Amino acid sequence: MAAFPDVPKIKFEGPNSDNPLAFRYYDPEEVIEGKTMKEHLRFSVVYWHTFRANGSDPFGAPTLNRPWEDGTASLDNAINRARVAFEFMEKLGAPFYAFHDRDVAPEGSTLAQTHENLDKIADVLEEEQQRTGIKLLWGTANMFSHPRYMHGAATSCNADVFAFAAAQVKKALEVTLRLGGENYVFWGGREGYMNLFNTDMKREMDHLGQFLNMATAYADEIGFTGTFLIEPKPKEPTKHQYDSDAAACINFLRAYGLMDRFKLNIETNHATLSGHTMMHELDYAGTQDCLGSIDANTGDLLLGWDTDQFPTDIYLTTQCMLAILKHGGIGPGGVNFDAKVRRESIDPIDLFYAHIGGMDAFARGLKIAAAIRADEGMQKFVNQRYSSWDQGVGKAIEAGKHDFKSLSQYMINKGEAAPNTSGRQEFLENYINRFV
Ligand code: XLS
Ligand code: NI
Ligand code: NI
Repeated sequence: MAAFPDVPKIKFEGPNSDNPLAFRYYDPEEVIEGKTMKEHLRFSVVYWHTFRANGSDPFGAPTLNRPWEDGTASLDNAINRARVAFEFMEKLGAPFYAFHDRDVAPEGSTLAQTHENLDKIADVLEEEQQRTGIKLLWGTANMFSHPRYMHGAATSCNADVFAFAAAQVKKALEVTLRLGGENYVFWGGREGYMNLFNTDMKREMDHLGQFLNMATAYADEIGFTGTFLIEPKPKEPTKHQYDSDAAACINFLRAYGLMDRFKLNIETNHATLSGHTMMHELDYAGTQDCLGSIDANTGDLLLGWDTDQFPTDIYLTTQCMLAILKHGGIGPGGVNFDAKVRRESIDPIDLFYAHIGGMDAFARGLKIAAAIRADEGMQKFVNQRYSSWDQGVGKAIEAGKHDFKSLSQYMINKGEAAPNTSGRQEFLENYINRFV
């Protein structure tokens, strides 16, 4: 039985449509900068929020109506849920999805049984992927919910927990490979600390480095060639997570010899939790050739935690797409909606409104960013702003032809630096608003 019998396949109807179940900007086949929107955006639906969230929060019980759930942790319920998920994604027209091992399949009473459950669900996922053509953007392992991970997974003080995590990631990698996953994500939810008095930080980070090297070694062994992604987040659930932001992650990857296999999965709400803008995190990752994928959502600055809301702010999506286009695109990553409907949005149909809105917001951001780039006004301004580096002393410094002694001589002869020019921030903000 269909879970969304009244919802047709969502179609592009253009900006004048008032149909809430249609795209107004996301036209998968429209070509922008030489690629279709579908290729640029590579939208992905997350299993955990969209099919496992029930509306509970630290203060209250579940609220969401999900008529297909039978309330048990049985395999049958998990299989039925997988069918519902694919019905949803097919109607939405999302080309990708992403999951944690524990979102899709229930844990058994032993690790072997848990693996068996996961295999049974993977059969269903594989069948549904073949039926619909929907692909797996990334797989990951949930190493933060179970009480065994209270002190961390790869960074646990308990060596057995490290071993359990290794077994779990080994299996998750095998399933990701089997389902043709294009990436594999590590989000270190509990890889950090609550208090430094009880923490050997050096040892924990060394263990994490070792763990990730074991993962790439095993990937090589089984022939998984997808990109590994680390997802930065500064805090929540721990006070401090080692993967706190893009720069910290990249430093970690360099220190532990992981730069050739890893990129980053940047999430908007995590960027702002770390005191940065999403555009900053994307641009920083891009400058280090580490921009792998994005978890598209948004936070609420007044609430201040990881609220994982759907992105609807066109200014934000424009900034994201400016950074993504600047660094050559997002594939083999994607725009993954790590976002959940609000606890008060209780109907299944709200899942459609949420995703359609997010997809349209990103499509609009893409179109606006492409128009800004085509106009070249901003790029010309930036080029002009740095033009002192294209000639004379600037050019010679960049070419490595100067040192402190020669620069001191240059400035003593000249007497004073050339005058500065205006940064024109307000002019540029107004300029960008012409396109939004
Ligand atoms: C939590 C993270 C998580 C990762 C996957 O804040 O965003 O959902 O994306 O483990
Ligand atoms: Ni995420
Ligand atoms: Ni998050």
